[in-house]
Amino acid sequence: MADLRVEIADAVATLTLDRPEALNSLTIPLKEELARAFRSLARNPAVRAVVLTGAGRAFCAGQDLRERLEPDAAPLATEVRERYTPIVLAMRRLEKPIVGAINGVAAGAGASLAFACDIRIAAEEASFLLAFGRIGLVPDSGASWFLPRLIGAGRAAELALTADPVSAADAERVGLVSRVVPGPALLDEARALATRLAAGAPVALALTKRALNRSFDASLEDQLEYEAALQGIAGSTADHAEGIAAFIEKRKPAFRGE
Ligand code: T3D
Repeated sequence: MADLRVEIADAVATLTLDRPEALNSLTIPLKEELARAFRSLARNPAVRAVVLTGAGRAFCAGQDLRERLEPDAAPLATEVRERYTPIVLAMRRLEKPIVGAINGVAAGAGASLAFACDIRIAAEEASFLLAFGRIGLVPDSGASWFLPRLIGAGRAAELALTADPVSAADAERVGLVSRVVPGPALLDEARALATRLAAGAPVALALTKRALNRSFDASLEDQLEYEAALQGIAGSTADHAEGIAAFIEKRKPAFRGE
C-alpha cells in the first residue's frame, strides 16, 4: 500500500505522509514516492500549490530507524545523497508554493522536510526536534542550510547542538512557522492558504520562489539585477496585463499562467 497519499482538488495538491503507526518515518519506498510526487507535480499544470502534511499525530519522525538496521541498508552517505537530497531539491526547484501543515512532531529529516517548505503553519501540538545528534548523526537533508536562514545562526546552533525540542509556540516566536492554529483547523487553514496562492499569477509565483531561493547566496548588486531580469519576464506575461486590467476595472484577476 502506498505510504504517500496524493489528493488534488481546486488546483491544490495535498501530499500526506501516511505511516502513522511509525510516526510517518521515512522508508525507502516513501522517500522514493515523495521525490516522484514532487517531480510529477512540477509537470502538472492543473496543480498550482501544494500542501505537505502527515497522517495521525506526527508530521514525520525522520528516517525509519528500524529500516536502517536491516543488513542490506545502504551506507548513510549514499542514502542521504540518493534518497534525501533528491526530495529536498525537488521541493526547492518546484516552481509552485509548498505550504507545510505541521500537524505534530517533525524530527530529524522530518524537520528538514518542514524547513524545505516555502511556508509553515503548525498545529498547537506540533514540535520540531533536530533529533540527529541524539543518535550520533549530523543534521542532513538541508537542516544545516535552512535553519540558520530561517531563524539565525545562534538559534540554529542551539537547536542543532542540543537537539532540544521546540514547541509550536516557540517555533512561531522565532519565526520557524508563520502561525500556530488549533489542530482540528490546521488542514483547512493550510488548504485555504494554498488555494489563495493557487489563484495567484503562476509565473510570478514561480519567479518569486526562484528569487528567494538564490537571495542568500547573491550580493545585493547581483540580486537587484536578477530581480530586474525576472521582472522583464513577469512583465511580459498575459497575467500581468490581466492584473492591471483587473485593478482598473475593480474586479478580481483571473490568472491563467500565461
Ligand atoms: O539513512 C539514514 O539513516 C540517514 C538519514 C538520517 C536522517 C534522520 O532523520 S536521522 C533522525 C531519525 N529520527 C529520529 O531519531 C527520531 C526518532 N523518534 C523519536 O525520537 C520519537 O519517536 C519522537 C520524539 C519523534 C516521538 O516520541 P513519542 O514518545 O511521541 O513517540 P514514540 O513512542 O517514540 O514513537 C511511537 C512509535 O513510532 C513507536 O513505535 P511502537 O513502539 O509504538 O511500535 C516508535 O518506535 C515509532 N517511531 C518513532 N520514530 C521512529 C519510529 N519508528 C522508526 N523510525 C523512527 N524514526
